[in-house]
Amino acid sequence: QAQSGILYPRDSETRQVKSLDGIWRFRSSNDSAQGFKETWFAERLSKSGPTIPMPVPSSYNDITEEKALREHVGVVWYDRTFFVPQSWKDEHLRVWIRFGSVHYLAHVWINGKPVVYHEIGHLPFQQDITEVLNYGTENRITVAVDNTLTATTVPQGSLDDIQTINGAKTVQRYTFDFFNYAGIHRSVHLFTTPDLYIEDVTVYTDIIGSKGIVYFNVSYSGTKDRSSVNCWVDLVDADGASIASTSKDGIEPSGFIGKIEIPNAKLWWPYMMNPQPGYLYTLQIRISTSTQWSYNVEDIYRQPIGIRTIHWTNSSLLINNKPVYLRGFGRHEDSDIRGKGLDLPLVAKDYNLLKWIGANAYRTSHYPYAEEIMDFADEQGIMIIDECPSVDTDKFSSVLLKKHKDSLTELIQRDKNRPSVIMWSVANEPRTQYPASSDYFRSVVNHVKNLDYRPVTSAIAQAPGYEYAGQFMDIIGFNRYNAWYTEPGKTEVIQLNIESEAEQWHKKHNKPVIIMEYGADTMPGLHLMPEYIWSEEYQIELLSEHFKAFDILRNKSFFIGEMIWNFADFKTDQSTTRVGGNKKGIFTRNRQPKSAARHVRKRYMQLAQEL
Ligand code: GCB
Repeated sequence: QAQSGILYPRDSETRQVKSLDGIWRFRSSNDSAQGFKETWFAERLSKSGPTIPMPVPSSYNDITEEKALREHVGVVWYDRTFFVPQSWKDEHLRVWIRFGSVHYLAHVWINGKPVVYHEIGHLPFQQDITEVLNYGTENRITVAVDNTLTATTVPQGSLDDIQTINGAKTVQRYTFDFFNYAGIHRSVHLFTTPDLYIEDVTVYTDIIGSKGIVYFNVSYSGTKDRSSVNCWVDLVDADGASIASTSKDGIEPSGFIGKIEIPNAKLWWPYMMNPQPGYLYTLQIRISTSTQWSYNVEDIYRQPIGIRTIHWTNSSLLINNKPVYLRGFGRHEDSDIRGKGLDLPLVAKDYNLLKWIGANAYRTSHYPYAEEIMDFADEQGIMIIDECPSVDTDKFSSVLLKKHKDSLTELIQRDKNRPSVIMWSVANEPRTQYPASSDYFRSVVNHVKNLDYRPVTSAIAQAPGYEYAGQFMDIIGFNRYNAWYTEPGKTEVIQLNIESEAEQWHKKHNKPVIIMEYGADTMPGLHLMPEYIWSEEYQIELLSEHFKAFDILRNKSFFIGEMIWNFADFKTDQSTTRVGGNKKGIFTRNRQPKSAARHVRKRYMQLAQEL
């Protein structure tokens, strides 16, 4: 399973990064055991049978014209060769492999030797592979990817046999609607670190008056027969100037805990709350070894950081001591052809659209998004509700609980230093009408509290009266589809229902409340007047009725945000309620605006001015 430190692979004076993205060889098999039995990892896949070219990163489902591959359940195999330079064979160097994410489960072999196994998609994992590489010559990597979801995976699913004319066929069932895309979804990197390397850094920032304080903990790993390991930490501003530093000699591997103070610090502000939102400094970390006679820089790593605080009360959420109101969306990593594969043009486009529409926040519904996506949020001041992959959590077993916690451990480990992350969401629509969910979520939330300082939330679908998880949350998030799943077409019910439900949540828990999802499926180009469900007019009408309720609620102060479901249309599993996928987007899947986009923009821009 994952290492404790999972720093993003960045090159530096002491580190090299090599990408393994590109076309891999790919093969699926109807028998998940076949490749293991026939040891496809022990020889080149291309020699063990026919393969097809498969791009990495990408989901594999929509790349071919095969229905069977789109709906494949079980294991698929990826394989490629790569070279490692002779210069990397050095007793002072380690070579690592790192996957940004593989969904759902991955077994990795290099040169026929198993090197790493990782379960839970959407999260990175890495492994020191120094010992298994061939230097100065060719290597091969094989990855077996299993997309099967069960009662104890995160998220959960179940397997079912359906009868066909050709016999029984196993199908994957799941209760959430987004398509269970699978494959090597994010970049694959080889990178080097020195033998003695910076293993992790954790940052916490505070503000006193105009002074910013950066507390940090740097840990290192690796042995070195030197008398002393030293650490030097510089804070570098956005113009590249080193403005403060601190150092310590003779540090232990477990860490150098220190702080840097900056008079007149430039704070990290959300988008449109400051002329320079998303201001980032860089924490430049160097570790060195020294003897009586010499001093050697061993490793250098640069960690972007933002200086900001997060506080919350029973009625508000404060960034840098100013209350914030979140205006944004639930989203998905989803696009045509690539599915959930990382696609940088799409990432850049999405942020341009978010800014165009005046959003200042979104939730990474319903799983952690790519690190490259999170970087944009840090840099542009978009506030993130960072969600773990638990969706529709049900059948609360101890095995599930452990994995659910693991997913949060790995998520927090990955994103703990990101200024954009302002809340952890521990679940989407868990089945918290059951009393058994109470102990389960107490335990999940305690786990998060032991790891990090940020507020905890979840997107709750149950009604306030019969709900067992809200009590453990710092901020109450609810999903509600008035005039869509309930009373479709009856937009008259919206204002009353939303106002009274938000009030009930606040009354029950005395905590800030945010609506995490509301919306209507809208077929682009369908125009029906007077407003009729599925039309562009209806989406506008439904949103407008919600806006009325939100404006009343905002004045009551405990209501801290509105998130439309969804930013863009996305692919779903096949269902009679979905026409070519979920169409609740304000943008189409191709990121073109529906009529509602300008309507939302008007509101979000206005809110930005008012608040
Ligand atoms: C929800 C889910 C979300 C769905 C949405 C819908 O409550 O949280 O994943 O996509 O409803 O459109 O049905």
